[in-house]
Amino acid sequence: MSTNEKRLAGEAAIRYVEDGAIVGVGTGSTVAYFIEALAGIRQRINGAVSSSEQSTALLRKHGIPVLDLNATGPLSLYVDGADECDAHKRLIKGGGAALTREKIIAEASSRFVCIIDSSKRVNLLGKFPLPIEVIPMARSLVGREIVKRGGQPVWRDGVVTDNGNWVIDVHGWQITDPVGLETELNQIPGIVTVGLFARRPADIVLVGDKEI
Ligand code: ABF
Repeated sequence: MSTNEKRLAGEAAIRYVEDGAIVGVGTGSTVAYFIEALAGIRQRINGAVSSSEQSTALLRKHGIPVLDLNATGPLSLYVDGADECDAHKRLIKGGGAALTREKIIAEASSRFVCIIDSSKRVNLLGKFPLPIEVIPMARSLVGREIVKRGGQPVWRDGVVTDNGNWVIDVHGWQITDPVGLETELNQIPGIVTVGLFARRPADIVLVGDKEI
């Protein structure tokens, strides 16, 4: 993990912020650098929509208004980190347990800029255990469905998402068809969000200050 690359990526993402924008803001340590950079231009923006209580607190600490997505309508820009990124800008996200709100804001945004350090780049997604947000009563049902598909489900015990749900991390998958897997898992009752951003990958990926 390169802290310097994370900081450079967070700062470089500022170049995509338009005057007067309401910016979609993700979660994690790389995004924390973006929020700090955003604070430096807060007069130029009209606020932010946040993907987690953690980012909300950071934004408010820097005097940036945090707005409700229902009030803002579609956004022009979403900036967020990732746990893994392949050559097609498809991502594994959810290590920070904010995957549902992250996917909602990504869907509402016309441009998704993903900011990472080089340690997140992979040829094949799945070395990082795939986070899946589940309705608590469905934890065992979803676990059985994962085992049927060759995965090893591990309950992230003690973690409750901002939406009051639980997270299962799936070990052992080499994800050769990320779009197919995301689509298939989305059909399983009890699954709220799959931490694959493949049907809708990032539009731009910054590794440090370089666009890949
Ligand atoms: C978030 O970014 C999560 O989806 C992912 O887990 C995290 C990566 O965190 P970091 O930038 O701290 O490596 O959006």
